[in-house]
Amino acid sequence: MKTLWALLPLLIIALAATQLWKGGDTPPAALTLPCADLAQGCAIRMQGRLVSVGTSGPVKPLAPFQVWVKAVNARKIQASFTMQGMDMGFNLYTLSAAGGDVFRGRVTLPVCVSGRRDWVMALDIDGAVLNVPFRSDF
Ligand SMILES: [Cu+2]
Repeated sequence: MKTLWALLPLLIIALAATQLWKGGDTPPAALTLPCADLAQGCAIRMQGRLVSVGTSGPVKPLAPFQVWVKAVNARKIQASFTMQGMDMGFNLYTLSAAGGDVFRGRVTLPVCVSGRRDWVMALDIDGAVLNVPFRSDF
């Protein structure tokens, strides 16, 4: 038993070192694609593949609109809406494969109590994050 207690600090250090080592293995930092007009769509090269994103319909809170993402050979795409420095609540949409590397989803923006219109659409494309800052119409 005594030996175990003596070994405990070493064990903790070993665990911490493992965590640090793992830290170097995390996926690359999220990319940002500012999009002035989501209705027109925007595109970026991400880990060697072209990713395009856009919306159809008016982009305003509480009224559903469509998000589409085209990413070659993507398997799973999820979208959520956040604001810089403001918790906008949990919202997460899994887009459905619509054929031709296109994924679509019907989404709804949360209401911003501050009336801000500067949103960030966080796209998770097979585990790689693409942040798309945009302004809502209202
Ligand atoms: Cu807000």
